[in-house]
Amino acid sequence: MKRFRTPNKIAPSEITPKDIYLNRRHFMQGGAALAAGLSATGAHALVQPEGGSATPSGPDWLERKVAAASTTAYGQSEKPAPYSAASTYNNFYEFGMSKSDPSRHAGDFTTDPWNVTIGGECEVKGTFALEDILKGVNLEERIYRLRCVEAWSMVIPWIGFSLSELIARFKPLSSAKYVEFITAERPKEMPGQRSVFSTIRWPYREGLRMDEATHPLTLMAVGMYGDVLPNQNGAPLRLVVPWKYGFKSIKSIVAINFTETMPETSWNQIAPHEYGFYANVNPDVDHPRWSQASERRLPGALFGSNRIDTQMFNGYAEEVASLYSGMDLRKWY
Ligand SMILES: Nc1nc2c(c(=O)[nH]1)N[C@H]1C(S)=C(S)[C@@H](COP(=O)(O)O)O[C@H]1N2
Ligand SMILES: [Mo]
Repeated sequence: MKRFRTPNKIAPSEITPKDIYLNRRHFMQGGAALAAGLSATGAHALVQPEGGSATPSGPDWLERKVAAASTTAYGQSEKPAPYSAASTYNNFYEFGMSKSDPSRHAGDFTTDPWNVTIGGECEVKGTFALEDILKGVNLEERIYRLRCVEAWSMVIPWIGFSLSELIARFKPLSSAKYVEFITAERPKEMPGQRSVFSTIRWPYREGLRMDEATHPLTLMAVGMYGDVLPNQNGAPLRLVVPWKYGFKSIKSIVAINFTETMPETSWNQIAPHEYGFYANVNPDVDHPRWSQASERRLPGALFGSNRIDTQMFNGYAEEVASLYSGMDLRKWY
């Protein structure tokens, strides 16, 4: 997206040979973990950061809960990006517009205490502490592909739970057709919100149709790589919708509203002809300024750009295509 930057440009200095080497080693460990997962106990280890990475910190109760997450079959054949790439090559405009801004500027962002306000067309409304939001929830690891609309992608081992579980607890009314999500607005802690160059009307907003929001693949994440989320990846609570362009996966959520009409969404507000509400990954529908037929899988290969074909619905078509049957995906991009 990013009107000021050409897509697909990642400085070689941003992904070092060390990352690539560490990732290879990490992948071998992952393979061993997978083999263990197929053994009698069925238990295997969560994907961990490659050796020596700094780990983020959250409240003790959340650290413990995340560490106790169970593993799942999702994405076990994928090769996760090194933690050092997933936590330093980010889009989080609240902290600046370049990829390295979030990891450089989000460190002091306050994520504890954290409240989420639930409202709109539902029976149970109010402001809930994160601990209440997560009460009774069993966390699991899911390795998902993340495809940015800018035509790069990464594989990330998230820890979270199905949004559908949360939605059920707030008892949406039959008038609830969409779910709206809103990110924190704290200009004192978010330098990007003070920037005069920003095109986003704060706070950042996203939305899903109710059937998308309650689809089992739709994840509320509180962790990655076996630990809580780093601030730059949307701590303490963010959405992950793996079949849609990354901008739908809104970070640091403070409000969830059930609505009767389609909610306004940030990138759609900025450039409606470029970023639709649905934003399903689709290699056949190009962005007006670039092709969506392929993507750069990060980190890059030592030689070459590691360009791969983009898959319909980011490879999740079997699970989600039926949500859109009868819809013209060129019109509803
Ligand atoms: N609040 C907020 N959420 C956001 C963004 C943002 O700028 N602000 N960027 C989005 C985009 S464009 C992408 S690709 C993903 C990136 O997630 P990651 O940094 O965890 O990989 O976050 C999404 N969520
Ligand atoms: Mo993105």
